[in-house]
Amino acid sequence: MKLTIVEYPDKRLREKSCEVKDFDDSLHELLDAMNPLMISTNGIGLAAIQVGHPIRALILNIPDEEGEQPPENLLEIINPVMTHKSGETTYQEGCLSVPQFYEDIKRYENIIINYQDRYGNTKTLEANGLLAIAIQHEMDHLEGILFIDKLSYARRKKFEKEYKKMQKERKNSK
Ligand code: Y12
Ligand code: CO
Repeated sequence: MKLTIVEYPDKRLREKSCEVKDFDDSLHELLDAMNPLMISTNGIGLAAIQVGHPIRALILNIPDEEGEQPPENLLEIINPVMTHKSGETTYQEGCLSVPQFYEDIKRYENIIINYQDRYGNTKTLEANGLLAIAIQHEMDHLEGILFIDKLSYARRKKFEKEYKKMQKERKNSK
């Protein structure tokens, strides 16, 4: 399956993703194709909507101390629901759908989620630090929310101006 990253301001990123009901081959094929795309583009998290599939599925692979992302560290999270959130942390976030931009975003420091794996088995995950931040960023994608939506009015205006300029430059260099 050939996948490409949907980039802001594509309207598909604003869609609310639908619950996954069938844990079948087509879901597995999608997840299997998302992983190499995420790794090859230096990503640590990717939601299905970012590759044009509006379903509540996301993958994560947080780099280890050596900066490696071995396949055994891959997390596949389907139909996540947050059951606990506490604390506060700020991290400079980036997104494969908003290339070349990084902004400080406030998130919960500790979370607990219930989710399903690719076979439909129910799981619970307690996360903190970078994993908790990444899960919240990816769960926002399922609601059509991007990290840039959390910027102040002034920062967002600055972002829009710079992003448009960057897009023009990219178009001209093609
Ligand atoms: C902390 C904060 C945010 C997340 C969400 C997942 N975000 C990413 O995986 C971002 C990846 C990313 C990769 C880039 O590199 C390439 O595209 C080659 C990148 O650089 C450029 O756009 C030039 C930007 C973002 C998880 C944890
Ligand atoms: Co993102």
